Amino acid sequence: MISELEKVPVILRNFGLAADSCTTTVLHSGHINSTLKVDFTFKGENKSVILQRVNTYVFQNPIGIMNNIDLVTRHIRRKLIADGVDPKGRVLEFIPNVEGQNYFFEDRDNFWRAYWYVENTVTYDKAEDLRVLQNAGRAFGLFQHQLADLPMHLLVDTMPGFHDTRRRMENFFAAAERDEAGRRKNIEEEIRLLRENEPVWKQLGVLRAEGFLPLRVTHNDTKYNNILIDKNSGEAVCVIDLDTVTPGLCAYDFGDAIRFAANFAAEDEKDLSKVGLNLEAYEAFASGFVSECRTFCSREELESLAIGAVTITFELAARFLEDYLNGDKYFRVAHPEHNLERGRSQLALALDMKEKIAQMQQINRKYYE
Ligand code: GN1
Ligand code: MG
Repeated sequence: MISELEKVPVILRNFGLAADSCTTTVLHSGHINSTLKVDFTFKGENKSVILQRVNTYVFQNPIGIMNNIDLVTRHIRRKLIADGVDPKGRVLEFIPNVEGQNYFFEDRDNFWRAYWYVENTVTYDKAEDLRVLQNAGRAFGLFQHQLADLPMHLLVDTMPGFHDTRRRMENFFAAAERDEAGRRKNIEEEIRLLRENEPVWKQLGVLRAEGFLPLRVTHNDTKYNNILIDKNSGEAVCVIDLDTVTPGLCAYDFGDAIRFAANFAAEDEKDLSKVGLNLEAYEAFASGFVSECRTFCSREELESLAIGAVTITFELAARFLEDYLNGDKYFRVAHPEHNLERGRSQLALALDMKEKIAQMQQINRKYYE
């Protein structure tokens, strides 16, 4: 089989990019797609692109995704220009293939896309500088603000129920019943905890069903490393990883960012005594996000943000553990216990957040009351 790296020149050509020479670096971010950075020269000019091979096991409608990405990036570009901001580097710029589509569908397992690398930026897995984290909060809030008037019906629902926590939990309990990989015996305690905490993780769904929370165009995967940060100024310049942009709740975007960036530990930390919500980091992100969102969100939505953090953390615990039960088909794992460790770690974080909901609410209110 030809490796991804060997294919790079062919893929570049399909995107109409001619190269005299190129160097490819594998970027190990994300648990789903394969991402390559390609630095190439053409007629003495240096250029860099990001090539991604979309995981079509997870993303079963990649063309729908690229349709959404096209709409979203065009919309943001128009908004930036209307505000007098140069869009270069502030919104991803996908490169059309030789037939004009924003992807290259080689075959079922090889669905490629390309976008220009944004120079002078970095991504962080860990929030070390609270000022940068605050900038990221503002930028994720702005992302929703920019998309608030994008007609939602134009978006293809590429992942129905992506953040439907109840459905996620049902899938998890069903996987435990099936016990396909014979691993259930290792997670009896986690199953019990997820059942016991139903009153906590179902709250957001209840608010939504009762009509208190509007659907918006949301990102749905707001990890800290999904935002490009200017290397020099620390400004958050561009939101990336637009695969999951669909109608959703503001609280999930807020919550997912908190889950990842305001944890004392990494997402897959094995030592659970290190895991917990860092309220200082929480406040840094929340201050940026809420200051932006208070300009267009309802009071109920702002009130729901803290519960969004707890909910999505329980949800992801269940998703990692479900994949563990199913034999690791969905998330890329570094070793056989990886999903188990991720699931336990997220569950520990969710339980810690549960104890801190009132404090989270109090912090948020400082920025919208
Ligand atoms: C996956 O690939 P990545 O890291 O951007 C997942 C998210 C999870 C996240 C957990 C499509 O995102 O939902 O929150 O892992 N994406 C999909 O780290 O399932
Ligand atoms: Mg993603």
